[in-house]
Amino acid sequence: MKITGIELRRITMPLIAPFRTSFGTEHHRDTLLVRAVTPDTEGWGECAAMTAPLYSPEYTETAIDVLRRYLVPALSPHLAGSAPFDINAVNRALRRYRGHQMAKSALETALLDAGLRTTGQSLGSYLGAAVPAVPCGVSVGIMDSVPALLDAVDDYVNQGYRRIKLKIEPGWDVAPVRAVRERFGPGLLLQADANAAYTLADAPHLAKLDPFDLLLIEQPLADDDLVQHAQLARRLSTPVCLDESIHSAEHAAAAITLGSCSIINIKPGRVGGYLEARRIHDLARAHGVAVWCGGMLETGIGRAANLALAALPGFTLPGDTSASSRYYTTDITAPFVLQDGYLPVPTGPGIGVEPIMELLDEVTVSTEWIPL
Ligand code: NPQ
Ligand code: MG
Repeated sequence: MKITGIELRRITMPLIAPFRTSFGTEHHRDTLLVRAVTPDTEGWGECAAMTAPLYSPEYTETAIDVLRRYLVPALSPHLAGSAPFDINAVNRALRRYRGHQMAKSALETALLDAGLRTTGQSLGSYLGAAVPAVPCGVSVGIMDSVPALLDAVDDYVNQGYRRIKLKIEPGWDVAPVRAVRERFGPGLLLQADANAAYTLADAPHLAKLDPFDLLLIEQPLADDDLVQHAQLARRLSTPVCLDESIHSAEHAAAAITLGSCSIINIKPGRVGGYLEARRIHDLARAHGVAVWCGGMLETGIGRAANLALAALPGFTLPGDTSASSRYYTTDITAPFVLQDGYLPVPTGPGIGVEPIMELLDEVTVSTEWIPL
């Protein structure tokens, strides 16, 4: 299948409410969509990068630059011919360049979507999805007060979310966790995400979360510190989960061997795509390490693909695969609506959803066409 070209499309979507984490407050989701065009069909991928290097070193402009300058040109031997391309060969060709997992993931996903549409297979079926719908959690930002947080959590629980994740940082940790646990009781699946805001010197303080029976604490320490995460994990009864630290199956293997975590948050963007995400799932499952699917405030494009991944059998904890309405008044695809706390895994070819072009055009800031 010949790919005639790749479109890079920058979009900006207003968030329903500001989202505050330990690295700042976001009012908009500004991101990049990658569109792979063939004579017969097209495929879409969403870049997980933020506009600033806060969550990871990548940001939207580095993704655009590396795609234009290196990643798309590197694939032209694989894509320009008329024979069907091999997505595994695409994956190998992208590995030649270091880093830039989010850019690679967006490009590989657009090609995977286009390829699967040609054969009529869904991404869920391709990856090995085991269930038709997945239980969903929600990530709750840092708030100005505990009462405001309790109201927000109450609303999400009433919407049906199966698990609550509280964003924490120094100064907003034990009190909000205690308040939510006391208000909603021992039955609520509850976890916390620090986005790397602590150091090992905070271990005695983080141990004060132990009585609240959290499912896990996510990424308490720096992204490049597997050794200190292992030391911290030995000092907490709360299981340690890694997010930012895991960039590949090799990192996951190292973290499991060191005892740096007993649970892994898998985000396809962070690890270079859905093929690598599946490798991490397989590795973790073989080691008895639970995984769950993270989120990066995706539009319906990224959300659809994440639901396919979250349906694999090793995803035994609810993910941050929230409904479209968690972040957006108007999504760019048909909205994903929570049904009794679950979202359906798309069954159509490829990622199973398409952007609604009028809505997409409304949020588009710029487009660039890279011919192949
Ligand atoms: C996490 N996400 O698990 C991330 C981090 C995160 C859903 O908690 C704009 C774009 C703002 C992406 C804030 C959730 C963001 C972002 C936080 C990702 O660590
Ligand atoms: Mg996280």
